[in-house]
Amino acid sequence: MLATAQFKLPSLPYHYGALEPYIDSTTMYIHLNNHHAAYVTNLNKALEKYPDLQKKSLEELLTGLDKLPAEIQTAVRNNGGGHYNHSLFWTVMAPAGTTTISPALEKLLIANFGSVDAFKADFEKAALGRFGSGWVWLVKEKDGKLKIVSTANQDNTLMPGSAVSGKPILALDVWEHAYYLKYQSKRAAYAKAFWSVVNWKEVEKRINEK
Ligand code: MN3
Repeated sequence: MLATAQFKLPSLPYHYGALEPYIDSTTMYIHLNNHHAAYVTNLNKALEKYPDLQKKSLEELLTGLDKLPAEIQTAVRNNGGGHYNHSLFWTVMAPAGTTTISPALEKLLIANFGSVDAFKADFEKAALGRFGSGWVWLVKEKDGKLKIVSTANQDNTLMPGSAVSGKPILALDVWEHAYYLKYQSKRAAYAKAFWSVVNWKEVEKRINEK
């Protein structure tokens, strides 16, 4: 039987150079077509022997990670996480200047973090504090509270055992492959530049969806 390909690499909602000069076109191209594509291929490979699991959504696989067959848990964690995280990452960015923080979103950020600046500072701090590879998240907890947390590798806040659990709202990839070509070791500059390309409209939409 042919290998199934349930999960597919998405296309970017903008062109590779659309986030310049904050995120360069070469990084975007390699990030999607080499890194993200490999997660999709390896996720499909991990599920090859499990037709029932192929019918599940990515979110179901990640939230139920601890119930998967032991032999594929690590592969689904790393590659399913990689697929989920990158798919979200592409959609929470947009060309600079195309979206702004609405008054309603500003109110939410103030209520949860004190101010928009404090929110950004906490998020950047989490980006710098992540040793090695990982992600920084804005997460909506079950009770609606917004939290910032970082996770290692391709983990995210849907996975059982996450220090903060909830729906990922905004994601920043802090693996070196996400910024090294342009920023080299300057992760702080990359995290700051990220604010210029956040898709605030999508962030607000994700907060308001159930
Ligand atoms: Mn990445």
